[in-house]
Amino acid sequence: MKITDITIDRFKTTSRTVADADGHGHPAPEPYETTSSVMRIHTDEGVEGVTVGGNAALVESIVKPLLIGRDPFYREQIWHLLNERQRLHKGTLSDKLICAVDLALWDLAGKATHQPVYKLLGATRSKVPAYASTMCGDELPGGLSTPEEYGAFAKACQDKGYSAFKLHTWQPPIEWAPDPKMDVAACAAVRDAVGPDMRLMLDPFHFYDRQDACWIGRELEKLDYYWIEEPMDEQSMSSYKWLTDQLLIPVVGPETMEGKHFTRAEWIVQNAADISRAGVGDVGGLTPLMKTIHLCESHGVRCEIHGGGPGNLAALCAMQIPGEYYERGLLHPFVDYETPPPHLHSIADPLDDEGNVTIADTPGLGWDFDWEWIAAHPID
Ligand code: XYH
Ligand code: MG
Repeated sequence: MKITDITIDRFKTTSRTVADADGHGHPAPEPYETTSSVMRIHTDEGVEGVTVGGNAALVESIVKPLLIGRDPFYREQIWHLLNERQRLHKGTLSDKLICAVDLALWDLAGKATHQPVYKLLGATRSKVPAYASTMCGDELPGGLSTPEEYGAFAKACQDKGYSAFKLHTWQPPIEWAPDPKMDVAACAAVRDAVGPDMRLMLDPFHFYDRQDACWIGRELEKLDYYWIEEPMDEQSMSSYKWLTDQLLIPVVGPETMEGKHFTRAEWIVQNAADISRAGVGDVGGLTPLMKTIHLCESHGVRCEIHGGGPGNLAALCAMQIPGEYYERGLLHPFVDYETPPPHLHSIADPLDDEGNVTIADTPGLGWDFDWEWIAAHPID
C-alpha cells in the first residue's frame, strides 16, 4: 500500500465557544459560524485515513513531499522523519500538525485492518471514568463567576454521573485574576457542594510563583483534593521539583511543555512532578503518546491524559496502570456539550450513567464525520 495524496478539506461549521485574548475558551453568546478542516491521507488501495486539522499550505510544502509514495503502515519511520524535519521548521511544522498526520495514519491502519485503533495498540478496556473539566472562570452571572457557581456546577455534574471534577479557575484577561484566595474559595465551595467522596482537582492560573502555588497546594490538601495541575510556568522544571518536594497533594505535569515524550522523560527522572501528563496534541500524536505512557509505566508513574477526542481516548483504552481519567470538556453551565457540531453525526465521548466514556468499536479512530455537511459547506 502506498500514500498517493494528502488533502485538506476546509469547511464552514458552527461553534458554541469563543476564545479570550489568552486563548481560553468561554461560552459564546450564541452558536456562531466558524471554520474547521479535515485531513485525509489517500492510498493506492482506496483506504483513507482521516482526522480533524491540518494546514493545506504546510501539507503541500512540507508534509506531502515527505510522505507521498511511502507505505502508510510505516508510522514510526514517518513520525521520526517529521520530528527531524521540525528542527529547522519550528515556526511552521508544529506538534499539532505532526499530531494530525500521525492520527490520520492510525485511522488509516484501523480502516485497512477493520479494527478500532485502541485494539491495534493493545486494548486494556473499552470504557474509562471521566472527570468533568470546566472552562476557565468568567464574569457571566449564573456561569462560573463566583465560588458558589462553581459549587452549583460541580453538583450538577455529580448528578449527571461524574465521579470527578476539575476546576479551571479565573485567568487574565479578567482584571482581578489571578487570585489565589478566589481559587481556594472556589475549591472550598465545590467541596462543600459535592461532599467528601467526589475526586476533585484544580488547574489554576499557569504562572503563579512558588509561594502562591505552594500556599494553594497546602489549602487543597486541607480540602482533600486529588491533584494540582500546572500552577506555575512549566518552562521552569526546577520550580516544579521544588513544589513537588513541598506538597503532599500530587503535582501533575507537564501539560503544555514542548519536547514531546523527551520532556516527559526528563521530568520523570528529575522527580519534577508526581504524575505525568500528555495528550496527542502536546507530544505530536498517538505514536509518541504511547511512548510517554510506556515510559510512565516503567517508572511506576501515573500519566493523566490531557484533553478529549478519539486519539486520547484510544490511548486511555490501551493503557492500564498509569491512566485514570478521561478529561471531558471543557464544560460550562451555558454550553450544551452533548450535542455534536453540524459536521459530526455524534460526539466521540458519550457519557454513561456511571460517569464513564465508552470508546467506539468501529474501524479506525472513531470519528463520525457528516461528510455530506462537509461537502455542502466547503471553503476554497
Ligand atoms: O484553558 O488554560 C486553559 C486550560 O489549560 C485548558 O486549555 C487545557 O485544556 C487544560 O489545562 N486542560 O487540563
Ligand atoms: Mg490542564
